[in-house]
Amino acid sequence: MPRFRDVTKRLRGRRPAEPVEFRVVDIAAADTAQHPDLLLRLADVEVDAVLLRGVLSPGEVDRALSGFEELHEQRSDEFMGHVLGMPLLRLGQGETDRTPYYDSTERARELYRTAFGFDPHERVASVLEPMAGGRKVVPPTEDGRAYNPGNLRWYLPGQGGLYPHVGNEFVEQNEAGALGHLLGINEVRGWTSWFMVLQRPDSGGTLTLYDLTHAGRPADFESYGEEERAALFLELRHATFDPGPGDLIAFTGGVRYHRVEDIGPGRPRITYGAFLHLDRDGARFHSWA
Ligand SMILES: O=C(O)CCC(=O)C(=O)O
Repeated sequence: MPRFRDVTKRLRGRRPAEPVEFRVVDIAAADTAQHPDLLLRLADVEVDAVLLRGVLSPGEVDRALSGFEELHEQRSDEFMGHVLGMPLLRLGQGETDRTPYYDSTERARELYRTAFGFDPHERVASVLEPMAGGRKVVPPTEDGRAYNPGNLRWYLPGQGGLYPHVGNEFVEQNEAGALGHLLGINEVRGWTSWFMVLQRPDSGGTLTLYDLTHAGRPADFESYGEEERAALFLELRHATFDPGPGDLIAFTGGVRYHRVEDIGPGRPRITYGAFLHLDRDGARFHSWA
């Protein structure tokens, strides 16, 4: 507690944090071939975010949203709402048997195909690969079983969205378990986060990127309590992103702290997303959720 009181004292009387200009590339999904190395530049944190407009047409978004209504029973609960397709890290720290994850992936990918009317991974790969320096974007595989290259997420009103976090902080926690196989073929640290919006909520649900990287966090950050963290993030410079239905955002979520703002009353926020990183051979990009 003393440390939190120190932080709030420091905050008192401060002006709200100034917005920060991140390096953002905002282009039509049809134009990705004009940026053949952009995924590599994201991985190198030379660019902070890439916005791809119109990965899905309005008609494709409408069709998918009505398809999702049939899927409600198949979803599982998460702290922010629901997912369809078990997140890899949900296996639990220390869990080395990934069978439940692969089983869930197979079931979920079949359901996505039915709801969208096509494989959403193929669509996402078709817009990302022209920016991948001639490489494919594929799910990693283990003994012939594929990781899920993207999963569906429902963020419900009032559940807090997604608290400030960074991908790299999850790696150590999960290296002996869920990530045990993936770390052998992919560095994982420094991944690119991406998601495609299917439905914006009526309010809230924007993505905030903070002017703070995992490497640049305060030395004693791990010992901060919830309130102390909240005070730190309040004070940080940041930028807000609000992609529309059918748009995709890819950003440096492995290294840069970010959050999803809480969802206001009304419709849930629905996204399809995953993580992306060059494999250890540098031969392909892996996408996994
Ligand atoms: O699901 C989302 O929209 C946010 C994803 C996110 O925070 C991440 O990929 O790290």
